[in-house]
Amino acid sequence: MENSGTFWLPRAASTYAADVDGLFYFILWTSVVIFALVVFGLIYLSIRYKKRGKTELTAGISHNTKLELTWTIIPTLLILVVFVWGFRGYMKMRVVPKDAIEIRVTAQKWFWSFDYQEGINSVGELVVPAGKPIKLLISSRDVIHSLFVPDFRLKMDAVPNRYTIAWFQADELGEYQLYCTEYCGTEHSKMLGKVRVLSQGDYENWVNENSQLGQGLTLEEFGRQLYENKGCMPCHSLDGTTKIGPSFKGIFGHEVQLTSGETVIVDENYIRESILNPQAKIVAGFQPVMPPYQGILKPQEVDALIAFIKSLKE
Ligand code: HEC
Ligand SMILES: [Cu+2]
Repeated sequence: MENSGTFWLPRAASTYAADVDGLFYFILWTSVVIFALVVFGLIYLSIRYKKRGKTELTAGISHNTKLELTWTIIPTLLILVVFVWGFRGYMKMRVVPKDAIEIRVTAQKWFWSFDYQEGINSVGELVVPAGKPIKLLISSRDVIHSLFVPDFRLKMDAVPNRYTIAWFQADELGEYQLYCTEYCGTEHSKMLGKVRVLSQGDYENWVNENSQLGQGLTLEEFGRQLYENKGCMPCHSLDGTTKIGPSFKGIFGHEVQLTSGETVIVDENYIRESILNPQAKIVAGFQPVMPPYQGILKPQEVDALIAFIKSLKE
């Protein structure tokens, strides 16, 4: 039952989702009833009082106190109910519980990245424990994006140069779709993510595994892992096909043509600069859409990516 949702709404998987839905249905069904009354009244009255002959005249009616009071008081009460109900629900969604786990959410064209207190950075996947309040501290590195998890009834804008705050608590384990719901450019529709709700134990394991990311791996293997987890993969292929950016296959040691007309040899410094400050040198034939990874990747992660790209020499 909880897993399927209804005709009107997707499944309700956060602690406050049921409140949102209750109010939604209240507004929906009172609107339906009022709509029916108005349309029925309209049809009935237009038939009942149709002018039938030249001599038939309407009496000079000035007002009807009872009727006017009714159509003022009932809607006022309904609006007050919606206000109080909505305000209580709103406060519940705005006031973050004190014991919430804080996660930094960064939006940029065109992916979501999540930073944990334990130093973990996860791209495209928000992993949280079930039954715990999660506070999201959201911002954007470029344009306005908006975080949207329909199953949680959670939606909050990500705005450059400012933090916005949202929170949720999910009690059911599972995977939930996350969207960007503010049009932010060509790849907006692909700016998707997942929320994975794990049991407390699984969440702790995930934290342990990921806070030691890269340990026990060679630099190249670590680089491949970063390539897959840090959002490079949708834009850069490994097999020579051109996606949004050039393929990494065999680029190391070769010349590339830049839009400025210069050519450069792909070496360690060029790759480092391309990752941290991609706008510095734009490869000819491509748009300058790569996000800067300055401040996102640690120096050792940049090293690992360089080692990985090097290893793709033919
Ligand atoms: C939104 C898509 C996008 C993402 C995400 C992205 N890139 Fe790029 N990248 C591009 C584009 C487009 C270019 C070519 C234009 C330019 O030079 O800025 C490029 C260029 C590069 C170059 C220079 C390639 C060459 O042939 O000279 C390197 C190296 C690079 N990216 C590495 C990375 C790494 C590593 C990541 C992940 C940490 C990454 N990129 C993430 C789009 C992207
Ligand atoms: Cu977006």
